[in-house]
Amino acid sequence: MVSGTALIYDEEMTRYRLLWDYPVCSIEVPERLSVSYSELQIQGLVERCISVPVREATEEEILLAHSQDFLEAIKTTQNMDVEQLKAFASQFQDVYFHQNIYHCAKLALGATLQLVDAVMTKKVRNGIALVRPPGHHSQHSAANGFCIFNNVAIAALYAKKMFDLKRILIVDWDIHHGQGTQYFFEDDPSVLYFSWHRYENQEFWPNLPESDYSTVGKGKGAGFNVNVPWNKFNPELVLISAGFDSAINDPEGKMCATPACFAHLTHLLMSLAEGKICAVLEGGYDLHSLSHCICHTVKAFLGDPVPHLLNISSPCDSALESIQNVRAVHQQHWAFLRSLPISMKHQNVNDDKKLEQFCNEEIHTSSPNYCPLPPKRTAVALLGEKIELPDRCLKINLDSVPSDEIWSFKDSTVEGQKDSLHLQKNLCSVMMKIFQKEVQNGLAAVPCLLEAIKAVLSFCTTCANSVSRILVLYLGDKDYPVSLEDDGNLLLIQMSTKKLKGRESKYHIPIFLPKEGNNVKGVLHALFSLILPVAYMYNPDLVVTALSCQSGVDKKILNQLTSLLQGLAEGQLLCLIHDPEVSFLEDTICSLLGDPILPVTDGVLQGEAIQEVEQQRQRLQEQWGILKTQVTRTE
Ligand code: X5A
Ligand code: ZN
Repeated sequence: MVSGTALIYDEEMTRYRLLWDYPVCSIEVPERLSVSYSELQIQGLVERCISVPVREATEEEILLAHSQDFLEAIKTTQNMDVEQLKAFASQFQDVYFHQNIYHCAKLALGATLQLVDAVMTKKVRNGIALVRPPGHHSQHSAANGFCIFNNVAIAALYAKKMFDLKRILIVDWDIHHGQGTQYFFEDDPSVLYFSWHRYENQEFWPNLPESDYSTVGKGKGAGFNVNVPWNKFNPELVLISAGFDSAINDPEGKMCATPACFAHLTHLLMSLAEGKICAVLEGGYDLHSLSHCICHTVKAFLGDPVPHLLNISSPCDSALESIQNVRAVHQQHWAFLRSLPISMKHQNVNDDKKLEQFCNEEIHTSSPNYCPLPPKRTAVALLGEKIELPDRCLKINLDSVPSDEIWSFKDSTVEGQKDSLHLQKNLCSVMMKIFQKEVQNGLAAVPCLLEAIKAVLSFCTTCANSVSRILVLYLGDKDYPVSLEDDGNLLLIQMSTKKLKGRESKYHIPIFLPKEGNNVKGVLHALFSLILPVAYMYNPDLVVTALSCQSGVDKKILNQLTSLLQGLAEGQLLCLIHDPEVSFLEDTICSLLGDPILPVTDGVLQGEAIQEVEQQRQRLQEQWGILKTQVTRTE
């Protein structure tokens, strides 16, 4: 199993700076790197990462993307005086030069390629390259927007060439559109370029019409220039153009993402490409915010629990409108997007007031998260026998209950007192370990899922008063026995292969997923379009999954579920498993331990499951505003 997070940094890249008065470039300073690196040191993260040395990129590597003429021109800046540098810069937009910038640009690219090499040869699982100059605005024959060579674009071309990759995903979460990267891959279906960026109807730099949602790629690459994640592209490598200029207090982006947001973005992407992710620094100009964002990203890479995201509200009309438009133009290319009713929306809604309010709230609620000690990742297993647990697990002593007794009533529906007692005792010991933070998550093999869920709930009400919101995800066909109180303490999402009669409400969400052949499709679909959004908005303190190996759901899908749900409740997840198969237990435990998971390669889903999920989404969108997909018409 591949482990370890690479950190690539060299002080040399702080040795160039703006030498004349040029306000649009004044925010791109050497301290962006040095302050970020110090913060990583302060938080004890440098020593938890694997340091990989930088190198200079070769000319051949630069020429993978850029013209010889451009390279030669850049070289000449090494011997220029300030007046010449200034004149040279004036042929490009928003970029400055320095005698040492060519050297640093070669190191920035070399650092990026070192990271790709380390990840692809499995020396590390993932990693981040802290580099200057950034790259995503740079084009075939043009420097642009502080960027000289396009580090991430060249990394993709390099990975295709050296490792024969057929599918690479570039996620560009910088606040600016990486038009440079877009241009390189517009007709290339092997590189999916995803960018979100501030646009403001072309008022925001780089002010280009082609930064709009309507640019979807061309020729064979049509559909591969997108703004919507989570379709079934199944990449072999993920490159992040990691700009942090959308973060709170950034003087350039003027947005208000908290540093914790970046932990979640990172965590969500980590379930792709078997965990092979390279983050490469782009923008980010508020030194405090930048350095904390980088720490959050690195911590997520290391597998630390991701922090709660507080007060997620419904998307504002203007955001909804953008997403709606993106879906509309991409649904012909991506079947996943076809499940939602879609219409274009052109009206421009001004939500400045709301945004301002939100920014202020965030400033007051976001506290720096110093966490020098690695939290224990150990999963707790409560098992019959016959399974080798990795050392990283804490095995719960079955507390004098002979294992065959536990197993003996797995087929019975008896609520015998003795059995219930054993069940409760064992579950309690797992939960105690979780709540006392001795472990982060746990797994328990149980004879009856509903009994176990009840036991967990009663434990939480009586013994864990810090737990006020529990999310239970139950895969099974039995009706939940008691009707739920709608007080919000419990959110029960049930996926079943039978239609259930049970009362549905805001906090009880039944999803009927018909069996197709011997497999239950639609679980992944339900996860992305319903479960994760609602779960994020609910913000639980504990997540419980209850599933049976007999459910017929693809095991890889269940592992995705286990992995993605760890973005909630600071990773406090309890898996209850009925009828366990050893191989499934092993996979689930690996997923709980934060090991890379296998991608889901299943085909496209159609039909009934989509309708069922969509029906629930429509029912719930008023109560769970995050499920809205369209601007509500006010006229
Ligand atoms: C890498 C990056 C921004 C350039 C802004 C120029 N560039 N106005 O964030
Ligand atoms: Zn930027």
